[in-house]
Amino acid sequence: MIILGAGPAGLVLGNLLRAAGVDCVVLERSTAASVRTRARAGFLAANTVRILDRHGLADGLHRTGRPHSVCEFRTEDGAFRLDYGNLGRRERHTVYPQQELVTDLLARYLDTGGRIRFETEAVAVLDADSTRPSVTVRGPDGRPGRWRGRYVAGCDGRHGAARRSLPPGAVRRHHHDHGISWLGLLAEAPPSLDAVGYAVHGRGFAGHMARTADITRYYLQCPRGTAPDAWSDDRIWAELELRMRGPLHRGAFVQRTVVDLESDVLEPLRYGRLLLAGDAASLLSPSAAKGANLAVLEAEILARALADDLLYGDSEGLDAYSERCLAHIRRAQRFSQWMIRLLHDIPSAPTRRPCLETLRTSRAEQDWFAEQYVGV
Ligand code: RFL
Repeated sequence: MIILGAGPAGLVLGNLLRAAGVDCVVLERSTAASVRTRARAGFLAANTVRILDRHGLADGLHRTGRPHSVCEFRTEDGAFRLDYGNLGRRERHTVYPQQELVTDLLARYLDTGGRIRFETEAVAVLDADSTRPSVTVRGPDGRPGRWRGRYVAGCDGRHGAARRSLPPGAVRRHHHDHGISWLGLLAEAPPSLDAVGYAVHGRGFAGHMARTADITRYYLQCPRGTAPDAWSDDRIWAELELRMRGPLHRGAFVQRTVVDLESDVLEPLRYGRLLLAGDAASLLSPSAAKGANLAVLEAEILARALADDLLYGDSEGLDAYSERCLAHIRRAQRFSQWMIRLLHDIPSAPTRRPCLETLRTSRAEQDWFAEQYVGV
């Protein structure tokens, strides 16, 4: 069994397959150090924590992750807070930086004898429609190589080899570009609010999300095509404070990325013996923080299906894999799109103010929001 990519999807899958007694290898393009330090997601849904708990993979997040359950909206019509941990299903997020989760998953995988090849880039998946697929690779010294297995799991993200290797017409691609871009920032500064902050302003959206006691993620809506380093630190802080309508704890920006808000979902998530999970299967905009959570959920579903097939010859789970995951993906996608309309002025769908007003005043809407916001 060959797994492409050592992100949350690939490493959860690797750990679960090893625990079930399935031999596998993970092929990862980057170095171990870069995999352990890549800061991205931070908000883990209650179901993600349950999955990790179920498989003994949650020790680290229980040690240092922090429960989180309040968000605050700041708008031209005033501010309001939602204690979503006391709404809907009464579930909370756990704030635990993705690179720490990946570090834990990698440590467990290696401790239990898991095989992984770093600096090994998958070039192409071949013969996925046969019973013996293979993966061609470029190793650390640029040397070409080839791995063969009974299945290949494409957990190598949206630009990985798994997607690239799909023959034209093998799967449908549902792509939607919302035409909105965010400057994603990681600041060496303590959080400025005790809540997730969503600021809606005539100049655009701004977001605030705690990561640790000393690190905060910010998002700032910017014109499409803005270069990550186009704005000075001072200009960014001034713009954040203006849109957030209050002073913030300032600090150095240690990461700047521009994220175009898009969704890009494949259907089905399987071509022969190549199965897709995580961002390789479905990329959603970070507006509702679903990506890492879906990656963990899909990896659990896939691990069970592969183990049933490889150990007991039962292919029912693999046959149902795509539809089961797509049901979750579509719900997450619908909520991400709703969040985009809530947080931005979109000339063709000017519903932001009524949506915010309903969320502020309707308990039914708040319960729905809480369920969707923490759920996957
Ligand atoms: P990953 O984490 O991108 O891992 C893929 C791995 O594959 C490797 N790779 C290859 N390896 C071998 N050969 C090749 N040809 C390869 N090509 C790529 C890569 O080096 C990498 O190690 O995918 P995975 O596992 O599917 O996990 C998905 C999540 O990482 C992603 O959905 C989230 O980070 C999205 N996301 C968030 N999700 C949440 O649930 N909550 C959040 O709060 C949240 N915040 C975010 C986010 C994504 C962001 N960015 C950068 C888009 C915040 C940001 C800024």
